[in-house]
Amino acid sequence: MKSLATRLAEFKEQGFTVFEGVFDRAQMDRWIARYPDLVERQTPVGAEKPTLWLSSVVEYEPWLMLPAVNNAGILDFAERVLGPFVQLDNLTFMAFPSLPRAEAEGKAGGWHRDIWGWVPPGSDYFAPLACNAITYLQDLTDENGPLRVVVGSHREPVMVPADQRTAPHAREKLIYAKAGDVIFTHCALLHAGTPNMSGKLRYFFSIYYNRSWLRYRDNHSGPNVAKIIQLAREKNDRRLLRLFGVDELVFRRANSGFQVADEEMWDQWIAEDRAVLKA
Ligand SMILES: O=C(O)CCC(=O)C(=O)O
Repeated sequence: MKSLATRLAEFKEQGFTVFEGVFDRAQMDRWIARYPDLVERQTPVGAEKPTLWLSSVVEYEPWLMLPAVNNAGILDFAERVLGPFVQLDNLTFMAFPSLPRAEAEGKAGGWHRDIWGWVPPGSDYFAPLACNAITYLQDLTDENGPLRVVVGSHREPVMVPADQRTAPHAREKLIYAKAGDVIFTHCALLHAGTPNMSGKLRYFFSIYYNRSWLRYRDNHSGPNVAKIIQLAREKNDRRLLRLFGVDELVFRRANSGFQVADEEMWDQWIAEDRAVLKA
């Protein structure tokens, strides 16, 4: 298993790192089984088309979905990258329908950088404001569509002209993730999916984390997330509280005076958070 330090070096260099086999088949099947019902519940009454891009799914299915956003290994790494400021911005659950081959073949899904990203001004590494834990619930193939990344584009102002956004990129690396792998990306990494032409649905999560002083897109104010927050309060679990937008230390930590290197400071705070956690 790669150490956090090795991963961090890789992430800084490439703009992403792949965690293999984070979620198991039984867990993924439970998520997939719930998808049609979630689509029905999130589609507005009378809408012409079903809502396929599901959001706020932790509020809809708290105990089923919490393990997707609260994986200890992923959060340990997220804290190394974002500092102990990791908040759930949004969990998107999507099943991409299969498109006709003539429409899909030879295309990329749409080159972009993610929300809270930026066009890199130069080659220095800047810690991200947000990260995407991209997860596929089936093995990726040429038929259902690999993930495409431009390695190092979080530190390079590489951009794709509007008329090339769905074309393969000369510098792309294709990632054929296995079911349950998590590709953890920097918000400024240029990437794209690939249209699905497999004849089956292509299930995917974007588990999106941002810094806890930013706004978040999911609904963390509903009664179900409130129960998770209550549980976290009882255990004094600052990390779980932060995940759902409750960070009582944010002003103190975000205004530390900056006299200790960020990552050293973060390590101290992470240790403090662990020390106060009730069993
Ligand atoms: O569909 C995919 O494989 C890529 C998803 C993506 O680009 C994203 O989550 O930002």
